[in-house]
Amino acid sequence: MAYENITVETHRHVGLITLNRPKALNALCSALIRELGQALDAFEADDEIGAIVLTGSEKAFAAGADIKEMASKSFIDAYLADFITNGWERITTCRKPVVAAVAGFALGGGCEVAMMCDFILAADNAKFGQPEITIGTIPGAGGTQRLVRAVGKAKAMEMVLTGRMIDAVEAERAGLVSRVVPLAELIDEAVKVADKIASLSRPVVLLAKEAVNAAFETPLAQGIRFERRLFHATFATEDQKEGMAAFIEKRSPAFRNR
Ligand code: CO8
Repeated sequence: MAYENITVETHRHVGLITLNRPKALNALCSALIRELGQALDAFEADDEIGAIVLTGSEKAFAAGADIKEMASKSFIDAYLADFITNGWERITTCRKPVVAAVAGFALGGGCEVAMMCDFILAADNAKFGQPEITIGTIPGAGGTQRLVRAVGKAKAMEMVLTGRMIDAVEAERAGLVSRVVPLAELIDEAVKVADKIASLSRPVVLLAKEAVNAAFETPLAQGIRFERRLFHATFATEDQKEGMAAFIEKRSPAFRNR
């Protein structure tokens, strides 16, 4: 499919989606969000793909929702179009793991999109922020919720109330990103990590993702019970038999994704 605001490639079993509106620092206009959803649908449906990487440019992962597109909307426009639930949540419904590889600015909706991914790898020039307050609005794609869960109330509240950006080091210290890597190595490292995930048992990877995500939605006892049931379910897969047999026989497992 031909896209105008993103590019799409595959690297072995990894789908790589690159946000590509350089003149607007990858501002997330509705056409871009629509294309991102289509690319995710295509990778989700492709049995050859086991994990997805979402990235931007060296200067900007995404500098937020498109302010020029948004500026003149009325409450009724926003409400009737269900702005922004409509389309943006596609990342969160993706069953295959999605790794955000963030270089440069990840601001407003850009930070929110990164947080919708399963984890964030940051380049050493990454900057994260929720500057909406400085343009007279508030985060609208999960920023007030996911940021709090990632970095805690104090830092999230300061960022949301002042618009202060944090750099990659502070983001890693706060738990927003899993790791910081040199800018020149970001894409290779993200694809390598995603390829590692793609090399493992597909059903067990999906179960693991589902179990971790349950931690955000359930009380502890219920989450533990859910985890236990999924853990039990892995014993119904051929891949659990293969993985454990391979360990005992001191060889690499050959997962069959069943
Ligand atoms: N929307 C539209 N255009 C943008 C955006 C944006 N968010 N960010 C940058 N651009 C454009 C600029 O207008 C400029 O275009 P032009 O050359 O035509 O004037 C071009 O990108 C380059 O930008 P700058 O010249 O400003 O580049 P600098 O390097 O000087 O500054 C910054 C980079 C600091 C990132 C600066 O561009 C900036 O502050 N951008 C806006 C950041 C921001 O406020 N983001 C939050 C937006 S609100 C939001 O995301 C709400 C999310 C809630 C969900 C929304 C659902 C749709």
